[in-house]
Amino acid sequence: LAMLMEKNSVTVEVPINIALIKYWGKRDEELILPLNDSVSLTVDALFARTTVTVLKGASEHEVSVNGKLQDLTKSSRYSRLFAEALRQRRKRGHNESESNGSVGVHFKVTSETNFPTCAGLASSAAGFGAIALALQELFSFDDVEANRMARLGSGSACRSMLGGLVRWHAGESDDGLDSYATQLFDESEWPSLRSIVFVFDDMEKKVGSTLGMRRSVETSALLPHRALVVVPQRVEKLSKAFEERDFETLATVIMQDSNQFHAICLDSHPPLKYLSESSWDFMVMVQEFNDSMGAVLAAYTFDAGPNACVFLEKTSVANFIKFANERFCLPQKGLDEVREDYE
Ligand code: 2P0
Repeated sequence: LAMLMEKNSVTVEVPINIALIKYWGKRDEELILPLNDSVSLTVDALFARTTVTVLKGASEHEVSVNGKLQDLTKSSRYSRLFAEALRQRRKRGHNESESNGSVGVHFKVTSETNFPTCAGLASSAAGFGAIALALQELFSFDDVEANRMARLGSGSACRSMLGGLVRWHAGESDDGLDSYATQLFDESEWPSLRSIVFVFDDMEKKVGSTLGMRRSVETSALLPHRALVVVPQRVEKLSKAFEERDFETLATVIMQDSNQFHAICLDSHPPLKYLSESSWDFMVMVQEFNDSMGAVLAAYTFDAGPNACVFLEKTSVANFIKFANERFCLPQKGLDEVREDYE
């Protein structure tokens, strides 16, 4: 009966997330197991809307992102995720060889993001998170099972499957069963928190995250110290600051962790340079803003690219944009959109 009731097609929306404590470095590349825990905020305004359809009798999977068909021979990420979903489904008693001969089940995925994927935002986190969520709805996987599937597509995707403040537990086991994300606080815990993304450069990065992480793991002498000593302390400090709504401590940890992630990049050999001159100007500007306000009211963070994300309270948004605009001459169109959304 369960098999007869399985749905054939599901559409879901899953947002991006931005790491406050960064994931950088894998202990297992196949299973995408990280060296350290990471913590993120899910940014609900930017999401991937994804439809997954079960194709019975087809000979291959088909994935299109923003209308562009993906070459699945170039990346094993989709096939790993699909294979795991079908393996878990079989474990529940679905035997494809009985019902479909040797052809088996394949998936058709159509994904659209409501933001440009070139902006350096974690579009893969939203995309793979959405595929995992759709597969969960199709096949009734439990939350942890589905979360591990998202991780097989892209590490940071497991964090996108939950709202609010989310912690991806690195885990210790070789099979990755203990590596999944949990929610620390839901989105209603701190409803006045806002994020603004500033795009300086929409070029594709020279060294992608996967290669960059590998290089850091192989060559950075600082990375073990970060993973073993610094991150565990920071996760505790950040969680406590969030619980107490202590923005100043939260902001300081966010900026320090962004700085340390980029220090690890520079400590890799050959060095990884993701920040641009504009990124540095931006960091100085945030510092000057905080100094001018006499309090830490804004926090920057940068991922594996030059674009900035700023976290701040809703009450600081107007002041911050005014200050940033005086230094950076932001495009008016973007500013109006921000005002509409956040004021
Ligand atoms: C993060 N980043 O925590 C860090 C900060 C980039 C800098 O997660 O290889 O696309 O798919 O596990 O998740 C980007 O890496 O890498 C990332 P894979 P992913 O958000």
